[in-house]
Amino acid sequence: MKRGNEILALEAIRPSLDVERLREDFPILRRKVGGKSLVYLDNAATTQKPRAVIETIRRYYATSNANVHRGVHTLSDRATRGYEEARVRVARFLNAREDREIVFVRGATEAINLVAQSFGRPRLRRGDEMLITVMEHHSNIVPWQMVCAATGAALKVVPVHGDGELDIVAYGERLSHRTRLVAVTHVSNALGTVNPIREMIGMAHGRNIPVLVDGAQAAPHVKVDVRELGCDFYAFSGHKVYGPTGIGVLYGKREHLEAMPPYQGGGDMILRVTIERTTYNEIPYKFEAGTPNIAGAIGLCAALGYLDDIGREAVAAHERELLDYATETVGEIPGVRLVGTAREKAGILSFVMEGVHPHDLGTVLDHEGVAIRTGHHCAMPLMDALGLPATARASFGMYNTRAEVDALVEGIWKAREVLL
Ligand code: 7TS
Repeated sequence: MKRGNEILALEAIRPSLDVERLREDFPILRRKVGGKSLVYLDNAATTQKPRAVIETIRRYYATSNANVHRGVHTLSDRATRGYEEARVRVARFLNAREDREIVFVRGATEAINLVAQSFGRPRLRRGDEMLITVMEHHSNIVPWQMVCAATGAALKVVPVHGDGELDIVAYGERLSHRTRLVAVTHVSNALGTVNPIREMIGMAHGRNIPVLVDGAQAAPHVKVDVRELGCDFYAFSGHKVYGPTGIGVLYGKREHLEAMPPYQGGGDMILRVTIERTTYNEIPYKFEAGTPNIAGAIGLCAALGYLDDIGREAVAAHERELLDYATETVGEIPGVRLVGTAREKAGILSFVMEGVHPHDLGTVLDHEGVAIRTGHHCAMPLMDALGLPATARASFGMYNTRAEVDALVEGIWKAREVLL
């Protein structure tokens, strides 16, 4: 009896989504692909946009377009206010202490490059080490390789276990007196593994080593609180959180951002310029050279507002349910092997089918209207570590349904018939 009551109480507090209703907010979900209803399961690559975002961008260009931080005229003031309101919204989304800890960039890639060049490069020397993991997206590998090549520092790598969980013991062992910086993904884009970044940050900070977290795959699925995490930097992309492409966020602790040199030079990042020398603007403007993606920031603000209205906990619970259902139903298909079965996962199901190349599988699924991604997912070192050339990857968003998982499963069965 008591147990029954507990379950009832749990259900009462569990947030739920009206998925059918919210699907109506996404115009693209109504379109057909090759005569079939679109089943969009490539959300880790990019998410679709709700009308709130599309309309906000249209309205901005139709009514308020001007450059920011420069004009005294009405439109410039409106554009500036919209852009800065977006910064406030992002700060709240990440629970940053201050708005000025939010730098607008093109996306996670640019955020990481900024930290690599402005924070990593000046503090790395020959004999120093930079620590990443083998499950990083290329955008959290290549910028560090470039900095290591320029400074003579060594790039060290934390391995993964066969199930896609990070080897946390190896992580502890690789943190050394030589380590100057850790860069780690919050959620793996290829496997969906959620890394224990709080613990990892704590371990690094125990040795005074700063940590950058690549949150590109976490921000859409997991509630992120940078103050609770204590991370030094956090990066994510607007287009993966139902916002536009070409806008992203770098969160950095104020003391770091203030101490860092600018990444690019140009307009807006200066206070005074003479031919001899330039005084830089305060943060975050010091890092936002040139006309920024104003419409993108305003669109991102609408996306984060939309996501928060729906409720991030409710979205996470819904995606968890879809992932569990897909794990069970896809995993049952003969010849299919799931790749990445970590205990903590978010929204991503990677798999391979015996005797079938993932690209062929993806092509058959596309004929059924089912969009998934196949390939190395910009995580070639991880694929090498797992001994795989490629996987098929279904990734879920707030608007996906169990019926769409069924369509994926049917499509895979069809691929078996056609390709085997
Ligand atoms: N970090 C992670 C973990 C990612 O998944 C991606 C993009 C990036 C960084 C780069 O983000 P961008 O917006 O700057 O390009 N990941 C993927 C993917 O999994 N499929 O397409 C893009």
